[in-house]
Amino acid sequence: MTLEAFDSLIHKSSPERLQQCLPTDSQIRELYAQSYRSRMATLDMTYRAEMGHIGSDFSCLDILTVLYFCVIKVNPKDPTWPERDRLILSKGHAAGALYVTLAEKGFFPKTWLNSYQQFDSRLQGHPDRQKLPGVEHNTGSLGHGLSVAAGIAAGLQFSNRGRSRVPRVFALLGDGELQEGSNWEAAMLAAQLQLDNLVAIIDRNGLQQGDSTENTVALGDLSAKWDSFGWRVAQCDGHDMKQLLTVLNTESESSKRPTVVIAKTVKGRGVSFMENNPVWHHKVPSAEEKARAREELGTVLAAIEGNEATWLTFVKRS
Ligand SMILES: Cc1ncc(C[n+]2csc(CCOP(=O)(O)OP(=O)(O)O)c2C)c(N)n1
Repeated sequence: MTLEAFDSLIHKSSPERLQQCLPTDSQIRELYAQSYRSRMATLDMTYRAEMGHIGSDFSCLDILTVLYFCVIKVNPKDPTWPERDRLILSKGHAAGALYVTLAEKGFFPKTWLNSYQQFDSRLQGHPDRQKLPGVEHNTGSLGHGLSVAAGIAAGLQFSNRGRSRVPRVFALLGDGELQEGSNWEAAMLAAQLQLDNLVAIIDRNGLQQGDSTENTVALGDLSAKWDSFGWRVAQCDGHDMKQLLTVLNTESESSKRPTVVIAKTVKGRGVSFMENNPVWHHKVPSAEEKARAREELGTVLAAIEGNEATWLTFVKRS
């Protein structure tokens, strides 16, 4: 489904939903500011830990920011609230991006970020639900998140039958991760079970570890593939907050189909020398690279938080 088609769906939606889907310009601006602040924090954490997957983190930070600050219903003070929406970071190696977002949302103190990847830390290289509030499932071994998300979505449909709202379940996947066959088993089952509370988001940056997805095991026309599996397909720019909000806030009303959002992204987004370079899958920046990256991110953040003219420069460039 195109963005236009999603737009028209939104306009048929209820007033509450409509209001939720149309944020003000200043809210959009705050989302961008938040995502660049999160990039800064991720950079510092990765540098300090001398470990991480910074290119993967930067690829999905805009998506996570929109999800946690505008889409999913969660309560950081009550992380296991039964009616919450769930997010499973299937591409668990992007844990740094998730940790920063959860800390910013208030699930745990930001000081905990200082222990990223240290021995016995709550913030391991891959998320651990028993160690960190807000983490829904342990991930890291690629290819499992969607199956788990489908199971949770089915369980929530069952336990919430007859209620006005069934919690939604989001699974954020890498595109290289789709080479794992288990994803396609989950895709078939989710369509069969009519899991319209399930949303898969594909971080479609075209790269995986060491090379492009198309040079490794080509994914081809992902939209056609998901459509043929019986899913509602939406595509968007994964760094455009308005587009992300439009596709992610549109609940699948009575379509009886799960939704997949194919978000076109850039690995390493936000730092020129990291963008689209497979080396930055898990390279750690040197002191000099960290300083350059900080300067670039700082310049963008200043433009977003500056006056109308600097904001418009950012909008035009991105
Ligand atoms: C089952 C499994 N095989 C291999 C790996 C090693 N690995 C970690 S990240 C990665 C590449 C993932 O690429 P993609 O899903 O496209 O994620 P992104 O490019 O967004 O980082 C691989 C192969 C793993 N974590 N799990």
